[in-house]
Amino acid sequence: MRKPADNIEIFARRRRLLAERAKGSAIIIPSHPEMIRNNDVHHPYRQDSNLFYLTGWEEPESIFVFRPGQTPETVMFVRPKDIERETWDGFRYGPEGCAREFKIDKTYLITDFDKEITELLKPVDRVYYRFNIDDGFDRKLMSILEGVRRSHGRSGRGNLPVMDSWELIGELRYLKTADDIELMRRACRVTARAHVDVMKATKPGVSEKKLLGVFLASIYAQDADREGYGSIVASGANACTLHYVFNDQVCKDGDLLLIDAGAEVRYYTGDITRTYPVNGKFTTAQRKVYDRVLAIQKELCAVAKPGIPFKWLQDRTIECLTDAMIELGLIKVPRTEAIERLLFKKYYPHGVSHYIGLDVHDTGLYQVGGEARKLEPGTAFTIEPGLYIPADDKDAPEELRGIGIRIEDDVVITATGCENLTSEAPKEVSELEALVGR
Ligand SMILES: [Mn+2]
Repeated sequence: MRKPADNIEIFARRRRLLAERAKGSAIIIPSHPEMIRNNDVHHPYRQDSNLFYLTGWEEPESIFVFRPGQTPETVMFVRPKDIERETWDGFRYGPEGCAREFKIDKTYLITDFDKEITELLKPVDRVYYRFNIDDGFDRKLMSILEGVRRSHGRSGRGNLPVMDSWELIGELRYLKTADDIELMRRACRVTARAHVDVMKATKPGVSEKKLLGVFLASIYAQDADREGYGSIVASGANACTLHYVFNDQVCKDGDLLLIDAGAEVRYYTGDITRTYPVNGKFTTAQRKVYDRVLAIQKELCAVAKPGIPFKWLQDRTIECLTDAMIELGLIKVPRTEAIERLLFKKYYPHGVSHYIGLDVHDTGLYQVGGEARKLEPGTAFTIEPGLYIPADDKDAPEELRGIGIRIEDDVVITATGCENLTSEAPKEVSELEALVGR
């Protein structure tokens, strides 16, 4: 197993920020459950994003308890050292290793959780936890909280209130610090370079699977941990299936390839989509659609800055794409009517953006106090307009049928505008035509 993160201090800095927002409380974060894939094979393990964010700890069967302002402040319950199990499953830190290497105040065996937790919760005034991830743990926590209530007797304190840990930590994760942005630059750079490698390997006759292999080989060669989400490698009309996961067709001469794939590096993920011709040369019909999507994508990258409501990005995209649909002959009614009747949804059914960070669809509220949230320095999100014309769409001009295009970059808002983290992946027609298949 890998040593803790290159800079263990990052986690302590994040905990200090969280402590300011959660004084007097206890935050309980169990590790992500291990998942069976088939028979006795597990899915590769990935730690819960919040637990990793606050500690850097990656082992399953663990529970982190954070009590801002109390002693001990950080408590972790972990698996024992077990030489026999470690021969099979690999290295474990054990309680001593966890305390020493991850700078946790107090560590216990996971089997001591039930015995220790009540005392740890007695002095706090509220608990942060997210229900409905692990039913077994939910039930355990309910009975623990009942024990805490009883231990206070008839003191007027009643049940400890339980608040949502995901919203609390999610709001912290939403605002990327300098530490976070540096890690995101790394994940996005690795992702962009892998996209360039796929571009070079794309040619008629190559399979989508082979290109997926090129992407994976590239990110692993660059020391990525894994994909940030299931890659989409969709040639031809497969691009019109938004979450196409089969990736099992052969790329044909004259078709476009849409690839939406991201590398995860130290739990941060990149999320890039590029669309380009399999044979390296756009047809006139493909250019017609591509140029419009690219123009909208570039406009949004150019105008994103503090103060703009996040929701405005989607409203603006719908306006521009609807205009494009009318010009392309896909929609035959005026813009206002097309938007009112949601006609654009046939060709553009998704959102133009989502927050990005440790989760590809990252945490953070969309409304604050009932108002649409405004972009602020540290907001990180994708910009990904797309236009998809089903292959069997009788309403569309024949030359456009089966064309699906999406162009996606990742940006982070700065004091005055935004930084494009994925600019190393080309998207201009001339750049793509010079790279694909070369
Ligand atoms: Mn995305």
